[in-house]
Amino acid sequence: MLGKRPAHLLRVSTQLAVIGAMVFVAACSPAAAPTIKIASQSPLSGKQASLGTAIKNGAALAVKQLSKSITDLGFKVEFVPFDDQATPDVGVANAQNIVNDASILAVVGHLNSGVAIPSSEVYAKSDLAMVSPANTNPKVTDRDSTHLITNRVCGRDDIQGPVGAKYVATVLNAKTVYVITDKTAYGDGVGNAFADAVKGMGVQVLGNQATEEGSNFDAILTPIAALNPDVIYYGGIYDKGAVLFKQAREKGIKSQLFGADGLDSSDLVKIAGDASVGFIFTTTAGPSTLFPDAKQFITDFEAEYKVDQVETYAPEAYASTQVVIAGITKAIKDNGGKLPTRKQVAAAIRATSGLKTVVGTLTFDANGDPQIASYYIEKVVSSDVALYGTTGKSPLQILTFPSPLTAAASAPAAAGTAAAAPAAATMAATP
Ligand code: ABU
Repeated sequence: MLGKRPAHLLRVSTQLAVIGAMVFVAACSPAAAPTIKIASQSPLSGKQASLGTAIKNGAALAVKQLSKSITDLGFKVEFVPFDDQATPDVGVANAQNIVNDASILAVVGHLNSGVAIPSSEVYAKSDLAMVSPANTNPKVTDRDSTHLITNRVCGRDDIQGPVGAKYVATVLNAKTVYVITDKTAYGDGVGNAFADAVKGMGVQVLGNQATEEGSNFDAILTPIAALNPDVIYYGGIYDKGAVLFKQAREKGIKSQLFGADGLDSSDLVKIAGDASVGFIFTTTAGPSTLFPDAKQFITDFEAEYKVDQVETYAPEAYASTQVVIAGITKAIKDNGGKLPTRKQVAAAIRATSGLKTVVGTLTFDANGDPQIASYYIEKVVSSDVALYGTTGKSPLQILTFPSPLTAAASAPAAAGTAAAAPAAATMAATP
């Protein structure tokens, strides 16, 4: 007998009808576009967030502006930023999560070589390509196991260190230097490359000290004050280096303060104030205002993030993402329009040749280094933080050098030492 249905049965049949309708609609709709994700890893929190956020923002802007070459092929593109906190363990844990997401086809990052090196060991196991905007330690690209996946758009510390040494020895005419490094892969690496090179140029290294100190340098600076070196070199990042410089000046130390690209941040000036004025540093990330193809990028970046200057490494992150997007696009086309594997993407990225980016035209060597990289020597000329990205720094020298692999390939057979001693070989070419 048909009677009134109990309420709970009515609810169930209504739900079934809705589910049925949803299945019908899904079956009749065209297949949803598969999503390709591009990840970034950099410090977004903590004391190095200024450069880390610049990397994230540069990459995000590139994905937003340039994904059309991939979406035109029928894919959606998504940007997924990760905060590595400038900490190796966090970077590695993030790397594991990144490789577990099959839709992530490449990573832009990191800021810290000491985080990039172990994280890229994880990427390598899944053939996931990494393009670094900032990592300058030679080991980032000089490892057999990861040669196919690690790339960078910047230069290397085995060249950056000697470039600084040559400036100190021949332009500043320093007779004595004191080197302090931060016990990281980057800081110790660039500091020792500088110390070895400057010693080879006849400058006396009064001390070469590694320390994790970041807040009270008194015990380190007191003996340095007595030694009165012509130059104090810091190998490390601005969050600690700026404190060192400030305390050195407060102690009355007059030595020329010198360092490398890890110090190149508006936060250096924010922390060190007047003590930052006169500081000279080498960098592989030149002033973006000098890049002929970065004008539109600078305008767009400042509008997008409502800032009045572009922070260091944002252009390099944008350029790294240009490399990634071009690589993914090529890999899709090479794969007949189908979703490529990570290995195919890594191969396409490594094959980058003559790609026009906001930081210049890029061609990778077989190790993932730019065949030619630029090295800049700059001086901080203002303690006004608002000017840091524009007139607050003055470029003193701009140099270009081939990567060690490129130098070795172009060296005559008899000069086979070029590969074994890239720094010496490239320094010989310094204008
Ligand atoms: N090259 C400056 C950023 C620090 C690093 O490479 O670890």
